[in-house]
Amino acid sequence: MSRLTRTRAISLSLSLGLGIAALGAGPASASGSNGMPDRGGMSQGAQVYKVDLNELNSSGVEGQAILVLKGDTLKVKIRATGLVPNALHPQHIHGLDGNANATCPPASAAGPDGILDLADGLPFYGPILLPLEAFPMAENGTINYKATFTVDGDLLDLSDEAIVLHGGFVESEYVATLPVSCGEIN
Ligand SMILES: [Ca+2]
Ligand SMILES: [Ca+2]
Ligand SMILES: [Ca+2]
Ligand SMILES: [Cu+2]
Repeated sequence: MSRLTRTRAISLSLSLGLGIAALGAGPASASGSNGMPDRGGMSQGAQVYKVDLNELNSSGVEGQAILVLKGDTLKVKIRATGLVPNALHPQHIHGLDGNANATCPPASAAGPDGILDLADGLPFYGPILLPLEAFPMAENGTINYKATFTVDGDLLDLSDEAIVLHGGFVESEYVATLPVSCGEIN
């Protein structure tokens, strides 16, 4: 075998080997980025998340959110009751880094002062990923909110995020950042 022929034989077996490796990767790449099997046209469908919002800080604020994610378009609907009327209520999607699952803080997270402030909840629901603006004023103590956003990154899979509604009284002072209701997204 001449040197030239041997070189060509080696390069041929290398390219065959790569071809087999690429075939082997086939089944894995057929799964979508969310781990769900890609069923052709089904991947164009919307992902719908129903979220129960439960009170924090004994606020009495409860409700439900519905999130519809189609591609990078996120439609958000929130209905909630029991809020301080005619006051600004910031509301956000919160989340932790990476694949960590954001949760709603237990009452014990409030610490010795008994008030679960924004920072007390951060280890559970994480920082703000998406402000759900325009923030509602809760006329009559009710939120009936609808908005559409374009999202990317972590928000393309919402199952590890949480929704937090804010704004309540601490003694006689209105604290707009106070978490008053929370829902884990699954
Ligand atoms: Ca506290
Ligand atoms: Ca996510
Ligand atoms: Ca979750
Ligand atoms: Cu928030």
